[in-house]
Amino acid sequence: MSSAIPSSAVPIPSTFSAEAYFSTQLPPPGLEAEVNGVREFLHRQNAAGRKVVLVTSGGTTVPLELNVVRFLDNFSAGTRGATSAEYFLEAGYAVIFMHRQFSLQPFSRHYSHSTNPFLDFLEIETSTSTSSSTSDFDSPSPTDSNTQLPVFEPDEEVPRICVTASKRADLLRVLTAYRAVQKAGTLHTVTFVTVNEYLWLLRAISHELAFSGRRAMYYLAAAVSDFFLPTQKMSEHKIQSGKGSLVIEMDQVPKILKPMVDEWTPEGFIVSFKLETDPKLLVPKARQALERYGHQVVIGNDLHRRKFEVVFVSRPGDSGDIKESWLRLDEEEVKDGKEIEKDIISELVQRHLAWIGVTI
Ligand code: 9Z3
Repeated sequence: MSSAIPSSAVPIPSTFSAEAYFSTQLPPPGLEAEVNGVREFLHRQNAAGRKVVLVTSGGTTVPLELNVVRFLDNFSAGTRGATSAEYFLEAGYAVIFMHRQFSLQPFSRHYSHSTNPFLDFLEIETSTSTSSSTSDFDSPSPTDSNTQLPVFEPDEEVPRICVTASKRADLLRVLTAYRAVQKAGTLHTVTFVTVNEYLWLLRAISHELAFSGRRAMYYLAAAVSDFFLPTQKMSEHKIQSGKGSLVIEMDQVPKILKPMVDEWTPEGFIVSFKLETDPKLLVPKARQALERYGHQVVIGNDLHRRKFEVVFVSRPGDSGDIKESWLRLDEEEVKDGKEIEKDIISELVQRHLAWIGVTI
């Protein structure tokens, strides 16, 4: 998705409110089709009486040129979002997974090309081997001289491929869950790249989800840029070097949590994430976000400790006081490969039920 330059007749504000943002920055092409897909998905999930969660995941980019060669990016592999989506699905939620293109996705994340490439645990059975014994493939067919890859005739028997024994149990577990979700039709995926696409999609999907009232949860784990370059200020072509250093002044991305809470989806259960690298700032910043936007939960995480420690900041019960509670994995749990998202989702599911008004 990419944007063209909006009419220069529209005055460009010096700071952007959400309203000013959406009236000056163009929606991405394809937005309507994405929203129609979400609407159909929600129609089916509402008919089935399911709770629904929008999970945002991965980093947003800020292009520096209209014909984009360079862009600014926000750190996030998409692990938090993809892992959390799986636990929401396991808890019976329908999930709209709105993620940065090519970032990790539920289920396939277990076989990421960089950490666990699936080709490394596939074996080729030769015609002489039995199902329990495999050996390196000794090509029975002529190879394509350019690629050295075996070439098969349409009626020729292709050797079977199987999974290394030590990896089978894990793969079976992931595959079974994945197939069950596919069969139930409870996962819908939407992609973004730029912060502009993210903002337009978030607003449009929130409007659709607002019809689900309190049954909708928002789990905003995407790493969203605080700054952007309005299309009106962007260079059309690649910024040329040769003039010394590059100075770019960016505008602040509007704080969309405010209109989200007040206007787009007033009944939704909204969970945002706060990322900091200075541990001293984590709790104060998370508290500040909750005070400012008035949503349900801020989950604070330190960049380096996020896999085993997060802090929930919220107003529990009817008390107006903001409280924080830490959620930590102990050493044993980390060693056993437990994922902190399991506990995060379990806690949120309880809180969401209470929000809906279900006594447990
Ligand atoms: C997070 O804090 C996520 O937990 C991470 C996940 C980005 C750290 P990974 O995908 O990382 O597992 O590699 N996301 C929210 C970050 C963010 O942009 N928050 C805004 C802020 O901190 C508020 S919405 O100001």
